Amino acid sequence: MTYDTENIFAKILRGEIPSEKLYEDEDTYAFMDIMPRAEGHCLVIPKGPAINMLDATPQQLAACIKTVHILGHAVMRGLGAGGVKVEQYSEAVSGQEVFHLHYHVLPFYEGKRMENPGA
Ligand code: IU
Repeated sequence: MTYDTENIFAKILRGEIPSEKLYEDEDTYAFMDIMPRAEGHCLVIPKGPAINMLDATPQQLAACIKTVHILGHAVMRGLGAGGVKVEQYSEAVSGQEVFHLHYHVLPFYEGKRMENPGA
């Protein structure tokens, strides 16, 4: 598979589709998931092309994890989450639906079940 520059996250990066931006640096962009599975469910993507984790460069992976770390602390501090789960799906068979590398940052709250665990 080759990287499709018309995928939805590439369009978000180009500003062709709106997104709820949370954070941005030279190499990464973070925004709210449009169908959140928990309060504060957000996504971290590299600005450069990468289909998924298996396709990405070590530099892209490092940049994304740095931003995941920032967002993880933000949901703990800002939303009062008690913990965070990070998910990354590589290839359709694993559940990947959008073919631009993304990390899910999923906040968990004490005493509260995930709203949409199966999504
Ligand atoms: P995936 O299964 O890891 O590929 O999940 C894609 C995610 O992207 C999923 O959680 C969607 O709700 C999310 N998403 C989005 O935030 N904005 C969009 O326009 C689309 C999908 I399409």
